[in-house]
Amino acid sequence: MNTNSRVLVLVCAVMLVSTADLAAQSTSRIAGWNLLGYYPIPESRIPALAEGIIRIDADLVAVVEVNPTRTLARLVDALGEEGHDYVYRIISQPARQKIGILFKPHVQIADEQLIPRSDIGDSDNRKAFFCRVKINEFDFFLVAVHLKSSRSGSDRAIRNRQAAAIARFLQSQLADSSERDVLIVGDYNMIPNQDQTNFETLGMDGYLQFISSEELESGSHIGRDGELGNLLDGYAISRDHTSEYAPGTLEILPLHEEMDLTLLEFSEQVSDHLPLVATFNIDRDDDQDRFDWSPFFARSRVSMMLAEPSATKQSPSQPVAISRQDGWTYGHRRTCRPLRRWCWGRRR
Ligand SMILES: [Ca+2]
Ligand SMILES: [Ca+2]
Repeated sequence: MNTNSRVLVLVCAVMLVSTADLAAQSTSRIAGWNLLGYYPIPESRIPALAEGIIRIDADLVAVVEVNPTRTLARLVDALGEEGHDYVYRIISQPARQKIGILFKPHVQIADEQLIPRSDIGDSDNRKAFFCRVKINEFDFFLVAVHLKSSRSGSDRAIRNRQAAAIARFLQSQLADSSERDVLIVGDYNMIPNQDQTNFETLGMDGYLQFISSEELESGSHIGRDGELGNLLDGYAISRDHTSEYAPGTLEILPLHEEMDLTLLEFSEQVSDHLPLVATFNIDRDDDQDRFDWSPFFARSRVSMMLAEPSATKQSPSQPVAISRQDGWTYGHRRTCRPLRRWCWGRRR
């Protein structure tokens, strides 16, 4: 057996093991977490963030305030050293605080992109991250958001234009697909009962159900005084289609308690946001999407930093990356494990 054949056998074996693991899994946790990256996240905070990810124990975590971009590669390395295998995707964008996803290798990911005009043309605003996700039988459109902060009328107007751009994009995706499940997670910077116009615009005329507004009673953001403040983080599902959501499971995870920290200590040492986590049944899906996942299965297991297709320059803060003719950028060799190296080699 030559080397290529041996590698192929190894890849197939790993896929079979992962598929068998997944078949035994009937529910899945999907989370959103703001990593506190207004200023660059120092190396010293990586172990605490990795411990947080381990304790969240979600199949997928949408992460915002990723600054610098290589934070996710460092997190995946730190998680790997603790025996937890995660993969990441992040797309470069001019805004300082990027948006990406961390997920376990059995999660399938496709069509990653930043939502056009969701920064309303101002590169200080963060564009929302979109991708298709499939976990066992449950597939959905995922949008990870970090909308404009603050409470003035002009801030709300900016958020509304961002929400409108996201809603337009999603409506076009829904029109072109049989997929009906949409999850919007992340830092909405929208407060229930204060930013109703923002919620109505993002919610696509009631298509979405904001389970965070309906089910959560406390805040998710920790103020400078070490007290829980507003519920800035949000969680939406498709009202009539995401019956896969296990009702009542959405929670603000008290990570500070699990890490034996006060809220103030947690906000200083880990993040000023607590994560939101919800559970879904993944052994069925009530909307029969016909998307062909087969080309994406192996690629899902490769950590990638992607360039925006329109981006012509790479930020100096990006790790080593190679732009390919197909519009993808593959980066951070250090995180390539054996299977990933094979994928890397194939792609080159
Ligand atoms: Ca679906
Ligand atoms: Ca569904």
